[in-house]
Amino acid sequence: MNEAFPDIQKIQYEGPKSKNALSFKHYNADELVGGKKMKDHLRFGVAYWHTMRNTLSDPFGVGTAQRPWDDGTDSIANAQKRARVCFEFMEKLGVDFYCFHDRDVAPEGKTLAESNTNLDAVADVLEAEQQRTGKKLLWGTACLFAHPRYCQGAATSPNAGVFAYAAAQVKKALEVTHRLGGEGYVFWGGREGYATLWNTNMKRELDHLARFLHMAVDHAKKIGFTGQFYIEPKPREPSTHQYDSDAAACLNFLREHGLMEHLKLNIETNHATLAGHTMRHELEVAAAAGALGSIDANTGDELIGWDTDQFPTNIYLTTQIMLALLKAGGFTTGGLNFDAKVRRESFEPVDLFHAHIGGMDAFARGLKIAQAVIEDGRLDDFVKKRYATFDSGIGAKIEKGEVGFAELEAHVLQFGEPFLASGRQEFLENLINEFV
Ligand code: XLS
Ligand code: NI
Ligand code: NI
Repeated sequence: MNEAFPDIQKIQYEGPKSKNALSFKHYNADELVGGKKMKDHLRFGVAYWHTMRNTLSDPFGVGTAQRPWDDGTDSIANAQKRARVCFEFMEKLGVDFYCFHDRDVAPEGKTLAESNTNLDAVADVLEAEQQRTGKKLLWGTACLFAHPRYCQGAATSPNAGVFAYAAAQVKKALEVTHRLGGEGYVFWGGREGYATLWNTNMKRELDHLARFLHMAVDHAKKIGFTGQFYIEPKPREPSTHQYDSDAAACLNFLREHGLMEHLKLNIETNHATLAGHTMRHELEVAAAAGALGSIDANTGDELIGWDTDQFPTNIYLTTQIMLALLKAGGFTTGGLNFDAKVRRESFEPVDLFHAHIGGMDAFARGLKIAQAVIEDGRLDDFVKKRYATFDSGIGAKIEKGEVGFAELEAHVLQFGEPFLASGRQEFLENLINEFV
């Protein structure tokens, strides 16, 4: 096959002084940070739907993307060719993982059987390319939001036939993910919510969603898939309200339905901001529950109220993400999947490289800064000391559950007004900026 990017060689690390736009200034895959290779900390992934399939259309205009290797048809041959191009892209970029929806890689057929055959035909190529290159599948998923049958939901559709169709589709997507050695499987419920409560039985829909996830867990067991399941929070878009609206809502749902041991969270930056939270907040909520699984790395535009899925370039953001991640012990099955698209104005193939290189360099810097902050120790030390009154005396008794209101009343009557130290927010912000 002719190369899709004939003018682009493998992207090399050239260091911060390089003026070569197609080089890494900070991401140096094998460099050790805190005793671990950068590539093993970051586990970057390419999102097939954006990088290979996004035409860069918007609600006001058609697609602008120039993808000379793609003939624009729904043929299997075209889908297989695209799959090979994706691996050429990953090889040249030096990214080890990719993620896909079933319908990104292969066209939907007229029947489920036809769709499954199409998917198998492309999975053949994906498998061969994985073997040729050593690249791996970070996670697979099923597109349960594009086809008109899912317009009222998939697992939360009011229609049992639609529920069944979605289940059949996930069954196949799970089997293909398993066949390709996928390290995880994601549920993002774009239509699992409502457009209006006037026609919605929320309790029944949530119970159906839980049944659906239990069926997925059962099927994974049946086929021997031991990868990690994730649920990806997002508050809205395309639905008015999505049930998996943020990390806390997802965790509550998982706990209520006995699913905590089976699913972790895949946290996406732009979804966090749509939910009115910072990315760091969402990561810390997930981590506190032992459920920080994977990350969809992108960023939104603060002036636009929708999921703009931009590539992350803000070092302050990547620093916060990497601090939260390192604190939680790093990735096991997860990774940093660039769920991001180039702008509609950036329509040439080379822009895909600029975008990913920028994201990888931004995360490499975030990683190095976060590691330096941790090694410095002042931040951790401050936070630890802030809670020191709970380390001994009455505080330790509170934490151990040894005292109640009566003992605490006696404590206050004896010792009076507590001494409260400053929160030192500005001091800490300055401290972080020493490293950025
Ligand atoms: C959409 C979601 C989607 C998931 C995968 O906003 O981010 O891309 O990551 O279904
Ligand atoms: Ni995502
Ligand atoms: Ni998104």
